[in-house]
Amino acid sequence: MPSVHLLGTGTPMCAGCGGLEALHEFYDQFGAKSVFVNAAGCMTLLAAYPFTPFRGSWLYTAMASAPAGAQGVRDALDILAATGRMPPEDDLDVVVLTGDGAACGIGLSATSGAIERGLDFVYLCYDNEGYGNTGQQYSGATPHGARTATSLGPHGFPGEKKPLFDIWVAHRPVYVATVIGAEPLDLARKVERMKGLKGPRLIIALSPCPTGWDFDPRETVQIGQLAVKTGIWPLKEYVDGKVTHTKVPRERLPIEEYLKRQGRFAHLFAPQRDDASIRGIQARVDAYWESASGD
Ligand SMILES: Cc1ncc(C[n+]2csc(CCOP(=O)(O)OP(=O)(O)O)c2C)c(N)n1
Ligand code: SF4
Ligand SMILES: [Mg+2]
Repeated sequence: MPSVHLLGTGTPMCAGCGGLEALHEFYDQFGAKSVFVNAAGCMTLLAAYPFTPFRGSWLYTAMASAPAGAQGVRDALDILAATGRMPPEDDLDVVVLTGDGAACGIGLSATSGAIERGLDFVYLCYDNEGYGNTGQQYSGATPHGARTATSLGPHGFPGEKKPLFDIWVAHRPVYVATVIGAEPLDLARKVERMKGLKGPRLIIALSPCPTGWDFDPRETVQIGQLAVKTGIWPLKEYVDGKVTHTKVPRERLPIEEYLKRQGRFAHLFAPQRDDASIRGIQARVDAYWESASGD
C-alpha cells in the first residue's frame, strides 16, 4: 500500500515536536480513510478552518469531549451504512487525538465511558507531559521532579506520572500500547496490529517537547531513544488480556543520561546536585523493571 503523508502544514508547530513526529508515523500507516476528532491542545494548530493537513476529515472538540465526539461520528457512519446511504468500502476509522492533559485529566471520564460502551475507535494520545499549548503547566502525566510553569519549587513537580496505560488496561479494552516516534519500527508494528482490531484501542506516544522540556529541537530523536534505553518509557502492548514488553532495555543506561539533557530537570544537577531526587527517580525505574522481569 502506498504510504499516505500529512500534507505540508504551514502551521505554527514548534521545530522538533516529538508529538508531530509520532503523529506523522501513525498517519503514514493509518491512512486517509479516517476522521480525526481532536481535543484542544497543540495539535489543534494543525487545522485552520476550513483547511487541515490531513487527507481525511478533522473535527475539533472541547478538551473533555473528544471520545463523546467520536461516538457521534461512529454512530453517524453506522447509520449511513445501515440505511444503505454509504457503501461499506467508504467507511472511515474514527481516531481521537489528544494530549496527555485531556487523556489523563479533563477528558478521562468521557474516555472511560467510551471504553465501557465498547466504542470502535482509536485513541492516539501524544504525551508531552504537560499542558503544552498553554505554556507547560503540570498535567496528570507530568513526571516526578520536572519543572513546569506551575511546579517551580526546588525539587520540581512533587507528584507522580499517572499510569494511563494501566488505567486503560483496567477497563479491558481491545488494545493498548506505548510508542515513541524515535522507535519507528516498533510504532509501525503496533499501528499495523491495532488496525486489524475493532473496539477501543489506545496508543500513547511519549512526545519529547523542545519547548516545554527545554532542549534543542535537534535532540528530539536522541532524547526519545534515551527514554527507552534508560527504561523510563517502557515500550509495551496489551492485547488478548496480556501485557508484553516489545523492547526490553537489558542493560539500562542510568536515568540521569536522560534527565540531564533537559532543562526541565536542570535544578536536579545545579547549583547543587539533588541526589535524593535523582536516586528516587532511578529507584522507581528499577522497581518497574524488576516487577516486569517475569514478562
Ligand atoms: C476545560 C478547558 N480548560 C482549559 C482549556 C485551555 N487549554 C487549551 S489547550 C490546553 C492544554 C491541553 O493539554 P494537553 O491535552 O496535554 O495538550 P497539549 O497542549 O500538551 O498539546 C488547555 C489547558 C480548555 N480548552 N478547556
Ligand atoms: S509545545 Fe511541545 S508538543 Fe506543543 S507543538 Fe511545541 S514541541 Fe510540540
Ligand atoms: Mg500535553
